[in-house]
This record gives sequence, structure tokens and C-alpha cells, in this order.
Amino acid sequence: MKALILKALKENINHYISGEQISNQIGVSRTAIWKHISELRHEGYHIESSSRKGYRLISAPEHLSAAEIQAELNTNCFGKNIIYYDTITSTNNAAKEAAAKGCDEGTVVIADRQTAGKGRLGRSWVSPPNSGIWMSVVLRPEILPVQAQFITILAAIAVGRAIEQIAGITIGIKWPNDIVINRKKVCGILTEISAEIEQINYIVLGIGVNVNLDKDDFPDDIKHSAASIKSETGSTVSRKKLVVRILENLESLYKNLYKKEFYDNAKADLINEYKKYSVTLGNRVKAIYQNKTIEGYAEDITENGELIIRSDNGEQHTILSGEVSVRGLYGYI
Ligand code: BT5
Repeated sequence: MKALILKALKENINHYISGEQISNQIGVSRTAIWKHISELRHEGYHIESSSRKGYRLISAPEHLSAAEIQAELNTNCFGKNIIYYDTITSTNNAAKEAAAKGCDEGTVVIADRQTAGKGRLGRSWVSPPNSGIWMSVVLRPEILPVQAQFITILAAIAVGRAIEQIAGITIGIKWPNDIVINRKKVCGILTEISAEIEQINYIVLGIGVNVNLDKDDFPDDIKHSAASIKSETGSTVSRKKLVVRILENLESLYKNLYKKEFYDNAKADLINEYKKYSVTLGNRVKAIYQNKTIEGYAEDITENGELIIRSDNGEQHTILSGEVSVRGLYGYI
């Protein structure tokens, strides 16, 4: 029924069609039409209504199909294989299944909506329809598992650059993996690894970007700390263009990992760029690390991407992964 109403609206795009006309055309009551129209609005369709003239479709939500993305994508490997879902539990889980079955490196799993989006340490990630980028990329790097920390750093830079290029807004990176705009989180990265001692089987790089979410899309407990590109710039951004740019940036940065000189030179450039984006460095922080809480100043980021904290008693701590709150961000005062 909803599909028929949508079809009638699409046949008249930008023109009004009265409730009576739709009702005659497909044989449903005007109340049922109103109910379906309001559902379509929730799904991202912009439909105007006027009591005299009826309904008018202004725009349909952007569809992130594989074909739409690939038509604009300029890469050799990343996104050559895209698995798209309207709804999935978690793109990271789907990507892990695909990786375990042997899918190619660069395979992308992307969904319009996640019902069980995952953050780190068992936390959840809010992923409503029509508004975000919820995607995972399968990587098979021939590096040592200890070097995998770089993938998160590289991804944060690739996504950060892409947001700046497409939305024209300045971003910051909160160590290790949050992208923030105006002190609020717009993107999270979840890197999951399947490895043996000396060899990585695969890495699933999960990227969640709040692109066109409205404030009301966030539950109350994260309303103060989360934002979207749209909520901060006031403009809707094309998810497709952003996906394309993220994959292109990722591929070009990732290729460097294989260059012989990467671990001598390029790595240092990457860390320097990461430091420039950092909203953690130079600030007061509280870190939960190996079951201890450390408070102090974020002093530096090492050449391997670890965070150095000088605690209040003068001790220096080098943190490879963990939870770090930064004063002034997300309600930490
Ligand atoms: C992250 O975890 O930030 C990693 C998020 C990765 C999400 C992507 S989406 C595609 C792929 N498939 C998945 O299932 N996951 C990945 P963490 O640093 O643990 O942050 C999680 C915390 O951020 C939550 O506990 C909330 O406080 C907050 N949060 C949840 N959803 C959010 C959202 N949409 N925007 C901003 N903050 C959010």
C-alpha cells in the first residue's frame, strides 16, 4: 500500500496530488493515506501537504546502493565489492562473516540502518535510517598484529579529511578514534582483528558517521555529547559523496602501509597530521587504563600512536588503548 502511494507521489514529483485522487487511484481511505504519508516522512521523504491541494513529493531519501556508490568511486580495490543492506544488525558482524568466508580485501559492507550497531567494549552505536554512514571495510594487511594500531589512526585521518573536504567544516580527533565537531562526537571507529601471533587474518574497520541526523535522533543520554554534520553546519550532506571520499582517502593512505619506507618516514607524517587534528593533546585528561584511573595532562602522541599522559604526581604513562575523557568534551568538567 505504502509503495503504491509512493508511486503516485513520484509520478507527480513536485506537483500536488490530492488525497482524493490517490484514494480513487488505489482504493484506500484518506485516513490510511495520511498514516502512510507520515510513515514515509519518517523514512526521510520530504512531502509537503496542503489542506486544499493535497500532497507533494519534494525529495526522496538518498539511496546508498552499491551501484550508486561505485558509479562515482575512483579506487582500485576499496569498494570494488560492496554488500548493501537496508537493515542489518551490525555491518561489522556482517563484514566479519564475509571475511571469514574469504571475501576480497577492500570489500565494503554498508547499511542504511543498524539494529544492533556496536561501539567498543560492548557499547552500542545509535544507527537510525536515512541519515548516517554505517559501514565496514575488510582489510588483509601483511603487517604484524602489533602494527595494527595504525589502521585506526589512518582511518580517523581518512574520515576526518573527507568530512572537511565534503562538508567544509573543521574537525578534531579525540584519541584514539572519535571525530568531533564543536566538541561533540560525529564519528566513531571500531577496529576488530582476527589474528594469530605473527599474522593478521583480517581486520574489519567499522566506521559510523552521523551525517544528517537531527538532534531528536539521539537518545537523551547522548544528546549532549553527540552531533551530526547537519546539526553543526545547518546543511544536509550527500552520504554517497562522503562514502566515496572516505573510501578514496582510506585507499590512498592504506597503500602507504606497504611501502618500504612507511615505517621510517610516512608514518611520522601521518602522526604529525594526527597530532594537528588532536583535541586531546595539551588538555587535562582522565584515563582508565589497566583498571587504574590516571588524571593528568595529555603530553604527546608517540610515533606508534600511543598517548603519553603526565599524571599529577609527575609520572609518565604511555597508553596504547583505553578510555580517555578530555576536559571540556562530552560533559567532563
Ligand atoms: C565507537 O565506540 O565510537 C565505535 C563506533 C563504531 C560504529 C560503527 S557503525 C559501522 C560499524 N558497525 C558497527 O556495529 N559498528 C561500527 P565507543 O568509543 O565505544 O563509543 C560508543 C559510545 O558513543 C556509546 O556508549 C555512546 O555513549 C556514544 N554513541 C552511541 N551512538 C552514537 C552516535 N551515533 N553518535 C555519537 N555518539 C554515539
